[in-house]
Amino acid sequence: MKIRKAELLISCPRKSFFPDSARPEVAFLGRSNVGKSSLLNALVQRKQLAHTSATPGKTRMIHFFEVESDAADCTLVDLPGYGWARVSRTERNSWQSLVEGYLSKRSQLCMAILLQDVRRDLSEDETLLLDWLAEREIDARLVFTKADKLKTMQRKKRVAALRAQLGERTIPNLVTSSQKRQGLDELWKAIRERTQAWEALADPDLE
Ligand SMILES: Nc1nc2c(ncn2[C@@H]2O[C@H](COP(=O)(O)OP(=O)(O)O)[C@@H](O)[C@H]2O)c(=O)[nH]1
Ligand SMILES: [Mg+2]
Repeated sequence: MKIRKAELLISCPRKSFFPDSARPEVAFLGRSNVGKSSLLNALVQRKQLAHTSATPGKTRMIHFFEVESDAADCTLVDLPGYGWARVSRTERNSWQSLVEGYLSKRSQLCMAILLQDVRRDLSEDETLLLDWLAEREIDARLVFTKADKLKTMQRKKRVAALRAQLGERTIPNLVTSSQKRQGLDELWKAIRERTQAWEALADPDLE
C-alpha cells in the first residue's frame, strides 16, 4: 500500500473544534490500550503519528488524521478509549458526550471500526456499542487486535469464541496485528470499498 500523505489535521477536546472537511471519515473506537493508535500508525506506515502508550487512558481528545493512499483519500479518526480504571462519573459523561456527539452527528462519518483485544471476551461495553451503532445504521466493522500475542491454535480458538459471542449480530470482523502487520491489506480493502460507496452516494454523477 502506498501512503502519499498522513498528517494530523487537528486534535479536538470538544465538538466545536471538529474540522470542516469534506473527506469521508473512518473512526476507530475501543477500550483504552486495545491498540487503536498502533493500528492507525500501522495502516499509514508511520511509527508515532498517533501517540501510543503502555499506560491506558491518556487520550481524551478526538484526533483527525488526513490520509492519502492508493486505497482511499480519507480522514482516519482516533476516538478516546473507554474502560480505564477508577474513572469518575464526570469523566465518563464527558467521554460519552464527545464520542456520541461525534458518532451520531458527523455527516462525514462513513464507517466505525471497533477494536477488540483477541485475548479478551467481549464485554457489555462492546456489545452495547455494536448495538448502538447498528440502531443508528452506522456501518461498522469489528477488528480483533494483537493477534501476535497468541500462538496459531490459541488464536483460532479465541477468534471462534469471539465470533460466537457476537450471537445474531452480522458484523464483519477481521484479525489484525499491528506489530506483525497482519490483516492491514484486508482492512484497507474494507476502507476502500466503504469510502467509494460513500463518495458515490455523496455525488451520484461520479462513476
Ligand atoms: N504485541 C502487540 N502489542 C500491541 C499491538 N497493538 C498495540 N500494542 C501495544 O498495546 C499498547 C496500547 O496500544 P495503543 O495503540 O496505545 O492503544 P490505544 O490506547 O487503543 O490507542 C501499547 O503498549 C502497544 O505497543 C499489537 O498488534 N501487538
Ligand atoms: Mg491511543
